[in-house]
Amino acid sequence: MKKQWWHDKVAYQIYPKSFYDSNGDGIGDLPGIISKLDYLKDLGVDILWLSPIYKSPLADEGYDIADYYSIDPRFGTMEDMERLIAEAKKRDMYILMDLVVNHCSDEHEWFRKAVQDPDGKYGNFFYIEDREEGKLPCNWRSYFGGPVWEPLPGRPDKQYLHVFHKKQPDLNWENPEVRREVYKNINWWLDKGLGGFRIDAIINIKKKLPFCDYPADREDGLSCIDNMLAEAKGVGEFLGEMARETFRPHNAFTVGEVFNEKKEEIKDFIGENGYFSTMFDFAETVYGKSPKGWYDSSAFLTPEEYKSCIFAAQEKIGDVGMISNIIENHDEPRGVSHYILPEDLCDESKKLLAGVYFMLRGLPFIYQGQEIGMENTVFQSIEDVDDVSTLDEYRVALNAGLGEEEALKKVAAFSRDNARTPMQWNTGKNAGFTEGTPWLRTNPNYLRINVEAQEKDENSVLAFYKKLIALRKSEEYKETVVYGKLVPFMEQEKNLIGFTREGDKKLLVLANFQKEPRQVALPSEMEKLLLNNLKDLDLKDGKINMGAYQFIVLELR
Ligand code: TEU
Ligand code: CA
Repeated sequence: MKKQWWHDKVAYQIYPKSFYDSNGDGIGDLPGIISKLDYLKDLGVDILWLSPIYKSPLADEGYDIADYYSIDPRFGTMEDMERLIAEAKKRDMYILMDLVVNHCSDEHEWFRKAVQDPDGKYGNFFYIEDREEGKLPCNWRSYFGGPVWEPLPGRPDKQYLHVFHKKQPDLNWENPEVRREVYKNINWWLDKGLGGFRIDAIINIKKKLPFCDYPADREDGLSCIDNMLAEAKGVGEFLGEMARETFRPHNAFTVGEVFNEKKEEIKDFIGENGYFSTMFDFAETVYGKSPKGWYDSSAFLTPEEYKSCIFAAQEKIGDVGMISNIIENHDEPRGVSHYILPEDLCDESKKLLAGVYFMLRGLPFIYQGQEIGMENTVFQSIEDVDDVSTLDEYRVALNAGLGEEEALKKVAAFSRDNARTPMQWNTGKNAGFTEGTPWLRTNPNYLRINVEAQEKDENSVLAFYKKLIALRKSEEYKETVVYGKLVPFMEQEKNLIGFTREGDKKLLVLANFQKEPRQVALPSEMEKLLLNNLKDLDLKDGKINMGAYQFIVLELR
């Protein structure tokens, strides 16, 4: 594989609204991020992905952009953004912004002009169709529930497409003028010194046209949009053009949020001349999700299910490209609350989960708060919930006949709000996130889980992440950790996740993903113990007696 500057780096996702509030209005902001750059540098991360901070009505928390050339005043000013890029550069860090171009906000001037004149230039920036009573152009279901068609404001004879929220009208990528405007904006931002972009929901830009229905999969008579995406052909033309027009000339780093990719497309997406530098592995993220909705989905993955997902993803990618690995992001529950049973949640099991995903082949992304083992929050009632996706899934659960309490409990396990509660800096007011009233309730467990306490504790989850990052960057082992082949080890052993990483060194990763102890016979002699989430290593005659949730990395002779 041709080496790239970002291969040996570590990435960190910031959700600006919840990271650090510098001016007491309860909303995280750019000056707040700048004030925490040294914390992030000390952690050892290099690439910072910021969820959207452009001008937005925040109908979908900023993934509904009203002006691609601006910073929303809630988050700061363009000068703040330029200062962040400069301050990051001083620390050899790179800033990625979120490229959200499948749709814009209904408050964007393009949409405003389309509403005024649906048959004019800007009408063709969107998918606007004539309205016939009782018949929709297609029965696709929005990701946020309900039909993807909404009457055009002031024009009852017209309707527009939105695969997400109705305040997020889809941009018509078949229109070359739309593409030209998007590329112009990308280059404008890259010329400002961005390291690149995380690319939002990009598989949705290519629709199967003409619009048609798919078999209804719920009582609402609608069909999951995945059914259309499975038949949509030609997204590569758009992505290849975008890469040629913008990313490549800037040698920009890009990470695609790609669900539903077809196996044969992977090389095109992240291969040597791929559209993107990398893309996320979502195999574990989507596992166990029911087409009926969150209420019918499994709130936890067993260690065996998790193991099968990560090994399948590694197998699928092979040496085609460099995948990006996560355990959580701003759309998902906290990883430690999704992959570890509540009764087994402890520092050891959190470190084990960290170690397993971090030692996989690929670029590790850490989501804000993951490095201290932040957990899902608690919702007293549905009124506590901000996330439009959770509110929709709650309605779906009620419609399926669940009572209010059970519906809330079911959707709480998946709510995107779990990852959006304020970052927990210390035991001060609102976990040190804001002097004001936080826009979303702080997780009450901040007295137990916070940065300040863990910075003083060499056995903390935070300290363990620093050790993982240091191992990945160490002169002696980085070649193997970054490029080494991944070979599953004792794959059939229940609740054992074992694999070797084979490069100029041979490393063995062993994770006893259960509270029961177990014995593991080493395949060859241990040269050196590199990481251990427990104090001791019980190794005798080539056999290791592993304790509950013990995680180790060792170099083999
Ligand atoms: O998410 C795309 C997406 O399809 C999934 O994340 C999922 O369907 C969604 O989170 C609903 O649960 C991206 C962003 O990450 C997400 O925050 C935005 O809401 C969405 O696109 C629209 O921009
Ligand atoms: Ca603020």
